[in-house]
Amino acid sequence: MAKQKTIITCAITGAIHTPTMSDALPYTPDDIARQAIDAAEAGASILHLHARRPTDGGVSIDPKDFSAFLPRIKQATNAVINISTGGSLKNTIEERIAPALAFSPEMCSMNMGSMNFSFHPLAQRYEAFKFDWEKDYIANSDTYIFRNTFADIGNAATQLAPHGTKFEHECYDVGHLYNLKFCMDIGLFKAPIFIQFIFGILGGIGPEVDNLIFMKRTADRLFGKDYRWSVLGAGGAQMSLASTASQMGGNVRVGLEDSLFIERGKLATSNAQQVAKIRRIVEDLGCTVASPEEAREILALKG
Ligand code: KMH
Ligand code: ZN
Repeated sequence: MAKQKTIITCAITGAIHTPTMSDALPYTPDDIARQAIDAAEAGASILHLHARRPTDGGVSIDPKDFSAFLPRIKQATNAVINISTGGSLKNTIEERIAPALAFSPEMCSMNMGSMNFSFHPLAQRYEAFKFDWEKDYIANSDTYIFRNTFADIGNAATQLAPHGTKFEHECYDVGHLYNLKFCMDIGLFKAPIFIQFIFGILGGIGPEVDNLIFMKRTADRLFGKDYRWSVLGAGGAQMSLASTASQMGGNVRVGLEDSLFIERGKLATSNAQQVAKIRRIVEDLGCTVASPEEAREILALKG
């Protein structure tokens, strides 16, 4: 039997890493557009996009900052546009969904639970990532809360529903799958859904293959055939978990939002470099990468 096509999502810049961590992390509209276009040419059929302030690289949820790069990406590629509703840990849900409401994209993210949230400083194994446990993680603990209450999820889902935007349901732990099931049972989301299993965020489930199998089995039990899935391994787990996911019939997400590295201890030079690497692995292992049109069909997007 032919293996299902593998959809590669590339998350171009995100909100966690800072430009001080890597020269490759794009934050001007020019660089975000260029790297997104290159990632699509390298094989990404979905582009997961955040905006940043062009002045200092800080996170922006201002639709104006999205409009500085979105038209250029749309003009140059056929890739599916996926706009983040994650914003920053400081933003309200109303602020976070403003860009998706403004641009009505084919996809947007939908975070499925509240949690402590940071990248895992020890998992990065990179000496430039200095951190002070007491100062950064204890004294500032409150700033690491990622709020996604049922009311937030309900508000976002209700306001976005008329747009027909497909959600990338970000599930950072097994409990988030149960939150998602509950939301489906009360009619907030309709099948078929698309789940991003996320591993290796400090505050979520760890990046072990056992956990991937556990998440997949739980989702099978809760959603039957009514879901498609993808895997995002943060930091050092990015390539290995994505490779495993593709062999299990899943889709994959890479990009500098999720990891700044191309291999252990070596920073990636671009998003396209990570896309090219996962594409090579996926194809070497016998899978075929989905085109944007195939991704639209597999995920039942509005097109
Ligand atoms: N940064 C990822 C771990 C979002 O944009 O809504 C999760 C994410 C969230 O992509
Ligand atoms: Zn994101």
